[in-house]
Amino acid sequence: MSAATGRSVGDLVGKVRDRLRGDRRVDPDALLARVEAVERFVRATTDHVPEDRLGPAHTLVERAGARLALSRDHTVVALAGATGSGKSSLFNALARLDLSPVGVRRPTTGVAHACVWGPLEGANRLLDWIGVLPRHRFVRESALDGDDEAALHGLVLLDLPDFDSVERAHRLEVERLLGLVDLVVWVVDPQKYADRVVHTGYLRGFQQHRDVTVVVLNQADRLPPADLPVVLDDLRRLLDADGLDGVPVLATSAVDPAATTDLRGILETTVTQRQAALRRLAGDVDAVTAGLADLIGPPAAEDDVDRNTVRELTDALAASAGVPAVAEATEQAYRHRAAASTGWPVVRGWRRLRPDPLRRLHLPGPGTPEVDDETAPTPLTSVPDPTAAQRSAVGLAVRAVAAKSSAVLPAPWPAAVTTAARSRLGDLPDALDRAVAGTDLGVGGRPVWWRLVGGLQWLVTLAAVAGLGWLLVGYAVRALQLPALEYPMIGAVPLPTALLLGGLLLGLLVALAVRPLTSFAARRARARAESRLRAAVAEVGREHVVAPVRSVLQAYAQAREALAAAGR
Ligand SMILES: Nc1nc2c(ncn2[C@@H]2O[C@H](COP(=O)(O)OP(=O)(O)O)[C@@H](O)[C@H]2O)c(=O)[nH]1
Ligand SMILES: [Mg+2]
Repeated sequence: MSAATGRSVGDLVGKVRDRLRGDRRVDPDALLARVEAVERFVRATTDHVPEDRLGPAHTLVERAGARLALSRDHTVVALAGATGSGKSSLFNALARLDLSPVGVRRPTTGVAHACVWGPLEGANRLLDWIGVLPRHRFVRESALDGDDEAALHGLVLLDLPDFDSVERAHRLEVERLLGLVDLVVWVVDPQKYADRVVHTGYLRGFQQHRDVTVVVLNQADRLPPADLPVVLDDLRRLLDADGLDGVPVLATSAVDPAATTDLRGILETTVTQRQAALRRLAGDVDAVTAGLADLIGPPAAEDDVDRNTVRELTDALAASAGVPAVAEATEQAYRHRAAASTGWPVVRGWRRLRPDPLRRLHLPGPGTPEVDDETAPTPLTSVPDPTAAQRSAVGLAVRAVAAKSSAVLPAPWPAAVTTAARSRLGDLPDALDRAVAGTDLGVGGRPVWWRLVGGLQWLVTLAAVAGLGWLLVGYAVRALQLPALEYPMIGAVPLPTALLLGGLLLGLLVALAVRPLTSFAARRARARAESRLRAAVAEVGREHVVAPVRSVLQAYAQAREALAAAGR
């Protein structure tokens, strides 16, 4: 039976050969590289993309890895179809097992049978992996076979359970096996070739494997010869509608050895090319990468999360960490400490009684506290808690970091980036508190000029005290009517008076003169503290917000590269 939609067998076999040849040839190494790229994609996206989207990729990596690791010398061809279409009969006819007592007979048991052309040993691992039981394995090649079987050396032919089996377990088994084989021969018969279930349930889903699918109209001997071309044309039309245009269609009959020659020819070509396995997997990779394409869009700038956005984040974090309050306290503390060192000695003690503005916030002067200490109180400082507005500003800034850095990305990446940005939000208050507590505000020491001025103040005060004492002694001497003291004179002013008044006046003048200097230095101390605090806060933002975002963007970049590599 050599009718094939109006073409000769030579045409058909030639066409199959064309499809298996030349630029369509799959290089095993290139295929392996593509599969590895899919694996990289899965690894990069697994935490960020919904699991069900990665299912097919997972399956592919598992299956392709295993298939490529197993014998590449074997080509697995499956006979699939509905009950009674003649799969088992064809299996027997192709394997020439008809007369053999081990021939596969009806009714089928719902398990696959296999026939191996060539030594079984090499194929056993493959069959183990496919899941064909040892007692269902047959060997075709024996010393008795002539050269006509040599062309099929390496073929592993499977007789699949009926795919329309009422038993769910059988159906699942068929679907599993269809996912594993290298070439599928769909067997239909003249009665049921137009069955909708066959077309919508199976053939349509097999589009991406068009290159490794052959459709066979079996039991052609049952049709009047004149009807055969009509039925074949009709079948062709239905297959075209299934998206399987170009898939070879041919007629066979299991009861007539001559009528299996076409199919045999196709099998020989397939085996010879040994490409079926690779092309099947290449088709899988195509399908999987096409299914993942919508997860990847334009490149993301993972390395520079927009500077402005980071500055806004730092602003919000700084406000919520109380940086302005601490900076203000630093300025006041500077004035306070400067006054205590350079003020008029008579009132210095009184100043010391007033609390230091920084100590009030439990902020230390010099050095960093032991922030890693487990026993450290939480919070470390008593900087006022952030207001609700400040907290929500932090939330907004964090969202803005996520939104801006993922604006160009397709779903689900923006959501993944947002989740990452917010992932450590709960740790922020403590981290900010520690950062503030750990920042050296730069007001711990006593500048030299404080000491000089302080010394000067002591000097003039001592002068005033000495003058006062001298004058008091003079009064006492006069009161006791002793010989009066002669004060040395400076111009018209007695020296003790000059010392007393001059000392007081100089003290006052020094205090006044130092004031603008203190103000200036206090403002500078504030600015310095503020910039150090901002740097510490920015670091917290980098670690808790930007770094998680970056890691998602990096995963995206890796996934993007992997998908591009998998698509090649
Ligand atoms: N006339 C004819 N009968 C066939 C042909 N193929 C199978 N049959 C018969 O169709 C019935 C079902 O065949 P079988 O191989 O068990 O189909 P399966 O269920 O697909 O495995 C059996 O009675 C076979 O003898 C064929 O090409 N021509
Ligand atoms: Mg059967």
